[in-house]
Amino acid sequence: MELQTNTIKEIKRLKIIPEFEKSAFTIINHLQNSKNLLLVTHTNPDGDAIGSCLGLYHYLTQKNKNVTFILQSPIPTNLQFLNGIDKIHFLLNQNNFKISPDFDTIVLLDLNDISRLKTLRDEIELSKATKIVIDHHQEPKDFADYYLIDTTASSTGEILFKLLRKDCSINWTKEICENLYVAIMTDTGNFRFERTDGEVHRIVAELIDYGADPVKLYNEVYNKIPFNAAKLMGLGYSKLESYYGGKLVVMPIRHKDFLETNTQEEDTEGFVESLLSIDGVVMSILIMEVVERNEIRVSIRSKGDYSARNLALNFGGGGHINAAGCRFQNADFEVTKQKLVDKASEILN
Ligand SMILES: [Mn+2]
Repeated sequence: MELQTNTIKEIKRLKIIPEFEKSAFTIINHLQNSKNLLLVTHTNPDGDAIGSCLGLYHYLTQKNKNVTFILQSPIPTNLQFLNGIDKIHFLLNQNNFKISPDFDTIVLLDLNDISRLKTLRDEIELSKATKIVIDHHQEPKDFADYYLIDTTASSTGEILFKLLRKDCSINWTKEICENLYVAIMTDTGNFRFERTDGEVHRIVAELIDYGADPVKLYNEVYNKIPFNAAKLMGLGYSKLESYYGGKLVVMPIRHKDFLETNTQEEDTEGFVESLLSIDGVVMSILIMEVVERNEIRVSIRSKGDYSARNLALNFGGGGHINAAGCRFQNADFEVTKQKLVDKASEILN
């Protein structure tokens, strides 16, 4: 594939990592030559996961490919407006999904470890399709054929933008641009988190030029908290706990809180991030009881060098330095909470 002169100029404004550029060319060529593609992302998908998959979905259908995008979890309410949601194939509580041998390529986005795919893991390992990972998480696992990884990138959406611009015949449709914009906006906390640099702004500026409406997209994503979710947030805030001189706050959400407000797990979207706006807080933990899976789910956020990821790693979880999570099966809520608070002292003190 040949680059147009103006494309080269544009790329020069962005940071160039030779290895990344090489992988991007290999992968975009491979995508052009694929016919049947399967798109996969992690469970409990966020805006970056869904936006990136849908952005790629629209690009590939523009190239007349057969594309199947599967999700193992429901979509958060505030992301249900995204263009292409109706095309998603949901595998909720389905343990026997078979990956058809017709797929020649599987693209895994915002994910670098197939153990996060639970029941799909074996199917993906067994599949003969070419596997491509597009991601920004640290320590990718060795299972795929091609990797497009930049652990310094704000989001998978940012990486995907840099991949797609390698195709000089791409038509930057509104569907592609809106999805990529939402991917980047959500993973940067609306352009406030650590990795929000000039490059991120240059990329979203282009997406806006191509038709993504920043006001509309902000309103859809951030000004759509369901009333019941707001009540749940209120319950969580009323039980907020503070530790280590206010550096750590913990929001506990119990099963009865979900029942009382008629809400679900997905309704806690944004809660843990919101806690970082409390004065003096450098780490926040949302700990919730999910009785349907006999699980305690933990989300951790942090500022600067305080590592949410290191805390999560202690308990078999993972993530980024400032956004991570872990899960506990068949565990006692209070005991688990105390374990997290105790371990956090090593990071905060
Ligand atoms: Mn991401």
